[in-house]
Amino acid sequence: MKKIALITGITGQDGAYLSEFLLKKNYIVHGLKRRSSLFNTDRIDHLYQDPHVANRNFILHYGDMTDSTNLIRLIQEIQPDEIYNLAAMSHVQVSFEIPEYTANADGIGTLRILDAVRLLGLTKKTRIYQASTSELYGKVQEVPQTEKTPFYPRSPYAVAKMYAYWITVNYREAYGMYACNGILFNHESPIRGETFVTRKITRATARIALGLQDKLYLGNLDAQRDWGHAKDYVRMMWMILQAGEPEDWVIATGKTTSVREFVRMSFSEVGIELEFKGTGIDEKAYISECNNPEFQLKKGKEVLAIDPKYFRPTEVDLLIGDASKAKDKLGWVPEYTLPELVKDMMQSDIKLMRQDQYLQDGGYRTNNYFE
Ligand code: NDP
Ligand code: GDR
Repeated sequence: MKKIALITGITGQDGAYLSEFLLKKNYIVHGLKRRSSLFNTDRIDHLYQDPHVANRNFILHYGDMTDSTNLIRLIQEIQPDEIYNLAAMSHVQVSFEIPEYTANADGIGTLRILDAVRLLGLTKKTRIYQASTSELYGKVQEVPQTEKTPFYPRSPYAVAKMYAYWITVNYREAYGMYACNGILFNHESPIRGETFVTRKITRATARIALGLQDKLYLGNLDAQRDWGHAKDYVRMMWMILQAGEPEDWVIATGKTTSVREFVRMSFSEVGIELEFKGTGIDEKAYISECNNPEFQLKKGKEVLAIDPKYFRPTEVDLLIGDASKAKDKLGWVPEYTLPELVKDMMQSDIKLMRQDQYLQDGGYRTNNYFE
């Protein structure tokens, strides 16, 4: 019998990689997607199967984390062995603008999934993975952060995820459910959302190199993050649900890097060296060398400036995780290093931006929207 998984957030970065991973493991994968006025399935279109074909193993359903009856009906129909609850309004800065919606989708949404499983009498059958986050640690209490480090959330997103974390623990303890938190540190990839800082940087680097964009505007360059590759992290989500006991797990690389250093690495990856000058909101970066004959960039060109609109009302300064438990007990070993992640993202964005350049040159596209 094939195992059946339900992934909420299947159209997101992790949903797409997890779908590929589970299909390779011979699962039947069901996914929750939101109705949208435009197609929103770019990341999973390569997995799409015509609904008129029999015996599909990749099936999408309309739904929303704010709609309990929809979630209950779908879980009843699908009878999943495993639920991966990845759906969330996942942007920390945006959560300051839409805090109530974030609490509803990210916090109460998690309760809706857990309670649907309980109400439907599936507590012994269905295992649940909850996408928890290093943002729970927020204001630095301890370095590195482990499963035992106290939480101090610093955004409406993190506070909502804190509710989701504890309601998952509570349902596990109260009803004996196999429900686990993966406390994942930042993980990125070529299909990372365009407004998260790594992807914003790799896209802008490619666009600047190709002459499609003048400058990159960022906020806090001093923030430090523990960045891994999403492909390594979705593997761990699955491992968490195969473990003997339901537990909570930190997943991280154990190394931390500043936003400034990520900018330097991205430009350097395509042969452009930068010099940073100034401090605070007056900091800027200039091209000090361009060793790539493909790009027509002048030494001294200003390519980065600070825009205070990207500063957050409360910031998380430093994240660095200790994934010893996952490594020792589950044998998880990440395959990608940070330089390999940067390379993967830069190669992909250079290719994508060359396509954009072609479309623009041909007059087929004029939209240069980036945030
Ligand atoms: P993305 O933002 O790429 O994807 C989020 C997914 O959730 C999308 O499919 C989105 O749909 C869906 N979604 C958002 N709101 C709703 C809603 N109300 N109802 C149904 N679906 C909704 O996030 P990631 O893939 O990067 O992250 C996956 C999960 O892991 C998230 O919960 C995130 O908070 C968490 N996380 C992520 C980390 C990271 O570094 N990537 C680290 C730690 C935790 P649509 O495509 O329509 O917008
Ligand atoms: P984060 O990711 O908040 O850690 O949440 P993000 O990439 O948005 O920010 C990382 C750090 O970079 C700083 N920064 C900027 N960030 C953005 N987005 N845009 C900018 O212009 C910019 N300039 C500087 C930020 O201030 C921050 O310190 C991600 C999400 O995937 C969450 O869903 C997840 O839970 C956590 O990672 C772990």
